[in-house]
Amino acid sequence: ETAAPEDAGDVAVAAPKPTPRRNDSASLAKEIAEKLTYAIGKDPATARRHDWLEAVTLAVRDRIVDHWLASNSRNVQSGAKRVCYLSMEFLIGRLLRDAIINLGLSEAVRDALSAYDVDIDLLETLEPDAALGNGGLGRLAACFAESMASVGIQGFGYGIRYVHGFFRQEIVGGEQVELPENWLAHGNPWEFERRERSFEIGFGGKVTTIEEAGKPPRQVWRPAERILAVAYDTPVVGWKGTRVNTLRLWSAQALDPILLDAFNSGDHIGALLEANRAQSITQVLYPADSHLAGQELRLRQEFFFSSASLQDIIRHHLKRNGGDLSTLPDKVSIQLNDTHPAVSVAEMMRLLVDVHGLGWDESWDITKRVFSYTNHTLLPEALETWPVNLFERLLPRQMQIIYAINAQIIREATQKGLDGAKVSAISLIDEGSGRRVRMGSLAFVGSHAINGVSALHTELMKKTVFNQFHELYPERIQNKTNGVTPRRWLLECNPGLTDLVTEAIGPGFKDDITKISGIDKLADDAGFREKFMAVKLANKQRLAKTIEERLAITVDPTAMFDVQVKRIHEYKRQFLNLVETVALYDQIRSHPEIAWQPRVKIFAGKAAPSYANAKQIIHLANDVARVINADPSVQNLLKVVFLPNYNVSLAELIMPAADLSEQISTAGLEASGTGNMKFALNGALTIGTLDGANVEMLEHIGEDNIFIFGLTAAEVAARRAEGQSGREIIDASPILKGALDSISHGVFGEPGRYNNLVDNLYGNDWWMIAADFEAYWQTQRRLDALWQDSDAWGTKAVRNTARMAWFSSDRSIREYAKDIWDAPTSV
Ligand code: T68
Repeated sequence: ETAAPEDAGDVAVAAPKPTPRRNDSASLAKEIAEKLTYAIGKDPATARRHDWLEAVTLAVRDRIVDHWLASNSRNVQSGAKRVCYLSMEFLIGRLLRDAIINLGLSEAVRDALSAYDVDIDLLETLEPDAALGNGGLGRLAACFAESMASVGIQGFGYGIRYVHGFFRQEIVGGEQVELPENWLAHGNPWEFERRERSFEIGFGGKVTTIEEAGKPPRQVWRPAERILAVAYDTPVVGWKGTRVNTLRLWSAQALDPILLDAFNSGDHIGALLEANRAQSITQVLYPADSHLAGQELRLRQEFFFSSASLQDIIRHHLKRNGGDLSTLPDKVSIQLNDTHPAVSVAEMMRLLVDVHGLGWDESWDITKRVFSYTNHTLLPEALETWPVNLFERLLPRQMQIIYAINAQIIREATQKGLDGAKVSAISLIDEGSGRRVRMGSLAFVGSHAINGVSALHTELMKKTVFNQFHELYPERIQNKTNGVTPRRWLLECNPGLTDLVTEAIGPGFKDDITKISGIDKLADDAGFREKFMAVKLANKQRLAKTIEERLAITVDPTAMFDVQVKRIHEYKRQFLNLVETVALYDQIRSHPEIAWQPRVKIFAGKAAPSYANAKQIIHLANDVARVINADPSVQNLLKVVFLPNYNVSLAELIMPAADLSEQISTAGLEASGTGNMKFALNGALTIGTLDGANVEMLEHIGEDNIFIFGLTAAEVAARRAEGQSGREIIDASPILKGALDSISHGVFGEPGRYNNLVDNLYGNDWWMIAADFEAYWQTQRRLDALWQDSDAWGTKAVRNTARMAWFSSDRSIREYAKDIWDAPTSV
């Protein structure tokens, strides 16, 4: 093991240490040429752009490895608490620019490559995105990993090395088509395979009770199927390279790659079946966000990476702490990113009790002190539950343990005086619709801290999903509002703004983002404002160019760029935005006398392949775009763009180019949102509901600088309870009715195509589209008025950037470290 020296090597050699790499451009230029020649086997004269990319990546990687080895030896020496972040998803994106900026190598790399007439900006765009996640939850894990390295926490990310990440989206005939994604096709220079770091993972089989004289009976699980989890390590570079942490992703492999008996007897296919079955576990990411996939393979994935991670954590602890597991909670914190790794609670108990021979009570105490759990949604359709019979078949011993935990929890509750209905609310088994294991409840009872991801979401957790648990354990639920890393979401994606802020207040904000508040006073300085808006315009020109290249749509960069990019979901209400777009289209044509402001409505996002309504919304966006963009009577005032294949890289292009950020979810349903933070940090104004982190953004940015509209979470809940239909509201609003009629009567495609979306509003306005339309429409018109006053707009834009520092993931991570993990920073 070279880069993660957790153990002594096999051979004790007193080898001389290699000299760390130098960061001047001449050394870099020389090494890049050497990588091209000796690692890739190409002559600079014949090298292709991808070869140059690989050569640069390898040269930069050498520098990362220097820091990585140093961090790892510091870890061993300090013995500080390790934080293990277990997440089914890490939506990382590209890594080269991130590494170059965090290591302070931008200029050196640029200079080094100019000697060969190679452009680093172009090379960077050739790197495939690591899209090992669906959306907010996976991207949060990636921001947190980077922040842990940046604030100096001994952090370990644990996840799955999917061969195929999130699908590639194409739009064909206006509709989403899903294509497989193949990010590993040309190899992955960022990962280090650690074959020696592998663990056996079992499935199925039987549990037997072993009775020995004078000893309590022991349970032994004999799995029917055994699979190997092999580690792949990726370095996570923190700001200035001061600390480089490890992201360890598990890949599934068969214990026997080929069954020799079968092969030799002529069954060549059958000989490979077992290997294929094993490998299938880590082949593909489930593309459903905020929705339960509910398939056996998904549960296998969850257990696979949970068990491998826990075995790794325990192995490491035993090695470093004289074989004593009682000190595990002093040395390790394990954060469960949603319920996807919640089976870890049962698996930890199995490992402690069955494998390492600890008593049940001590094991339970250790488990609770080690684990903590982050909840990301209250949507009932997203809460994970697994059928008891599936669980029992796949994980028989873990199921027994869950029953035992359940009995204990119910005993505790009854002792505290809870009665029938309340007891069944806290049971780990849902007896309602077939017997199912409630993973949220398992994660809750096995953790000492449970957190929501915004203040509002946390309060709603206490009142709804975890109401009974909160009554029973009132000290457990806490809030940790999300954040985003200012390195990727400002310094890397918006170099123009970064340079402007540096010029105005110096570079200190790069080390400590709170210092960016220094530009607040410049919001009233006309000179600064002009420069700020000039950067915005340049970013918009960059995006306009991409829109032209990809879609052959010409947009005016001086028009307001009004952007909604995120997963497509009914609760996020892209449909509300589209209805407003259609209404605006109608009004522009019927009222040419009004001073409409030129707008470009920009949409992007993927729908889960099985989510019919979300796919309809994408179809509608493309239909609306096609019709409006072709209509000469509105041309300069309204354009609509649906950018295909939204991913991290596209987000990095879009966020800095937005004037207006759409954060318009039905109140109470967006747990936090993190795109909202990226936009505002880059100087977009927000139009949004009082939902998720928007509520706290309002507090920080100030009500003059954010545009809030619509029903509150409490009002939504009340209306839903009444079963409010949209009919009365629609009938009373000619603008809304007109827009809905054009949508259903075939102005944007065959008549009837969108009946389902529209009829829903008349019946039960579940997502409050009709209910919120008028407030949304009026707020948009206020924004039109503001757009005409470019000084006033510019002032608010500057204030947004100046006041968003609190939404840095460095702040979030420091709060987790202090309140949940009790882990030191700056190690
Ligand atoms: C998001 N959740 C929240 N889930 O919707 C968002 N779900 O408000 C929040 O800001 C973000 O988490 C970070 O806290 C998700 O992204 C998923 O992607 C998901 C994936 C699989 C299963 C369920």
